[in-house]
Amino acid sequence: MTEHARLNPAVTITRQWWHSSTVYQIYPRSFADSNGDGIGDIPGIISKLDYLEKLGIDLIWLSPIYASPMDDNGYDISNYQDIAPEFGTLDDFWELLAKAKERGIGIVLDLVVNHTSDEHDWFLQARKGRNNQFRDFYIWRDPGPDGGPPNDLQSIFGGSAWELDPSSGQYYLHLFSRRQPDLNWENEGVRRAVYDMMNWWLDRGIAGFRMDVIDLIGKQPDKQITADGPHLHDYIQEMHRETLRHRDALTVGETWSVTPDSALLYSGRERHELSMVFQFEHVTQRWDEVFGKWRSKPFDLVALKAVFSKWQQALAEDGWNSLFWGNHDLPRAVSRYGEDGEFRVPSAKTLATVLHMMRGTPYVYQGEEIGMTNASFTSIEQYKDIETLNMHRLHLAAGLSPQDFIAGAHMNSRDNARTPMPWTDAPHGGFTTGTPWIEANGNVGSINAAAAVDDDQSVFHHYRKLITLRKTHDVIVYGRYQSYLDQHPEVFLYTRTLGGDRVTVLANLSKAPVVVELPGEIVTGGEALVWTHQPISSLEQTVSLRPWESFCILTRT
Ligand code: ISL
Ligand code: CA
Repeated sequence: MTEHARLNPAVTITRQWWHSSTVYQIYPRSFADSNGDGIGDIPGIISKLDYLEKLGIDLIWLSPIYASPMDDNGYDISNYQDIAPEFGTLDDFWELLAKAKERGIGIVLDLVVNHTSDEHDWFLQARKGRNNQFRDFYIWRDPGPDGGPPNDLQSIFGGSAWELDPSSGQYYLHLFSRRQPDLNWENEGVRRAVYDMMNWWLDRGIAGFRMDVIDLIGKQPDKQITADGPHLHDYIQEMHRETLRHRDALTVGETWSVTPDSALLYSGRERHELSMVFQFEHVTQRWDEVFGKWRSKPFDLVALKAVFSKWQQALAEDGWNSLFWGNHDLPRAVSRYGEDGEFRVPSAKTLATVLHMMRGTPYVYQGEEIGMTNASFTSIEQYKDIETLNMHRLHLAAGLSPQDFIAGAHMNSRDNARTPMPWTDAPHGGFTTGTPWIEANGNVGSINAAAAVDDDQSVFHHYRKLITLRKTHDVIVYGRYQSYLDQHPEVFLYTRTLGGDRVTVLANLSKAPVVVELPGEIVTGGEALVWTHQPISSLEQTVSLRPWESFCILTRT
C-alpha cells in the first residue's frame, strides 16, 4: 500500500488487506491437467501461476482438493488433511502454496464442514452402530410413524434428505447427496475436530477459507429448519475464537439465505465472525418460484440494479460485500447476464466493469476473465454433474420432456461452468493431452487464454486493468456508492465518492444503441479509467452509447 493510501484521511474504517484484493476461483478438476489423465490437478495449477500473476489477482480460492470419492467432485470429503490422488499429493500442495506466495498470491481453501463423505472415517465408524463413539457426529433419527423417513425434508439435489441405514434401522440426514451425510454441529466433538483441522491448515500458511453452505450448520431438522438455525452465529463466533482470532485470514461464507440484516451479523466489524459472505439475490432473482433454476424468468435490469444497489447501501457503514457474477455452480456470466454471440467481448467487459467498480471484494471465476461461455451440450450423456443428473431423473419421471430438460440445463446446469479451461487452440483447448473428464466447449479455437493474453483489446486485459485500478485507487475500494436512473431499463449509472475523488460508471447493458439524458450532477470531466470501445473523459448532458458500451471516469477536485 502506498504512503498516500495509508494516510488518506477520507478512509474512516480500519483497512483490511482483503479490502483491495481480488480473488480468483479455481475449480481444480477443470483448470489444467499435467499428466494426461483428463483431470485437472495441482501441478497443472502450479504451471499456470505465471498467467495468474499476469492477471494480477491476490488470492486463489481453490474448490476442494481433499481426499474424496468424488460423488460431488470433491464437495464430499473423506479426509480433510490429505489430497485426492487425482489432484496430487500434500507435497504438491505445499509447493503450490510456496510458489504462489513467491508471487504474492495467497491460497484460500474450501471449508466443507456442513457434511462429509460417507467414506470419511467418522461416518464409517458412526454407521457401525448406535453405541459407536462417532455415532453422534451425524444426525440420526428413528423412522416416522409410517415406518418411512422421519419427516419430509428434501435434499437440495432431489429426493428425501433422509437415508435409511439398514443395519441400525435409523435414518441419517443428508441435505445434499446421500453420500454427503450432514455433520451434527450440536456435538462439541464435531466442532473441536473441525477447529483443529482448520488450525492445521492455517498454521501451514493458507490465507483463509471459503465456507461451503455455512448458513446450514445450525440446522434443526426436527423443526425442518435448515438455514439460519438458532445457534448458527454462536457456532461461527466460537469458530472465530478457536481458529481465526489472532490471525489475519480472509473468510467468506457461502450463504444462500443471507439478507442485508444477517449479512451484518456475519460480517459486522464487532461481530468476530467472517470477513464477508456471498449473497445470491442477483442469481435467484431470475429463478422461477416453483421450478427454481430449471425454469428462469427474463432478464430485468431494473430489478438487477435494485438488488446491487440495495446491497451496496446495506453494507455501506459496516460489514463488507463480496462481488461475483459466477462460480462453479452457476452459469457463465457472459451467457447469463451478457450476450455470448456478437457482443460477447463488450458485454463481458461491461459486466466486469459494473461489478468491479462496486464496493466489496471481487471474485473472478476461472475462464470468466477470457469471456468463456456456457456449455452447449445437446444430450444428457454429456452432463456429469450429480445435481443435473438427479434432476434429470426426477423431472423426467414427473413428466418433463427431455428437450425441455436440456433447455433448462443449457441455461443453468452447474456443468456450464465446469468445462475445461481453454489454454490454447489445441484439441480440448490444450487442457489435457488425453481425454477430458467433461467435454471442452466447441469454441476453444477462438476463446482461449493464449489468444486473450496476446490481444491487448481482450477481455483478459480488461480484467487485468480493473484488478490493478482497485490497488491504486482508494475511491474504488472505499468510496460511497450512489446510483442514478434506477428505472432505466438499459443503462446502469452509478458513482463512487471518496474525499475529492469521484468515479462515474456509465454502462449500456443491452444490445441496442441507447441515447441517455444524464442527471445534471453527472455531467463531468476527468480521466478515462476504463472503457469498452474508446476512452471517454467527459460527459455531456446527452450521451450516445453503443451496444454494451461502458466506461468509467475519475474526477478529482
Ligand atoms: O448450485 C446450486 C443452486 O441450485 C446448488 O445446487 C448448490 O449445490 C448449493 O447452492 C450449495 O453449493 C455448495 O455446496 C454443495 C456443492 O455441491 C456445491 O458445489 C457448493 O458450492 C454441497 O457441498
Ligand atoms: Ca491430471
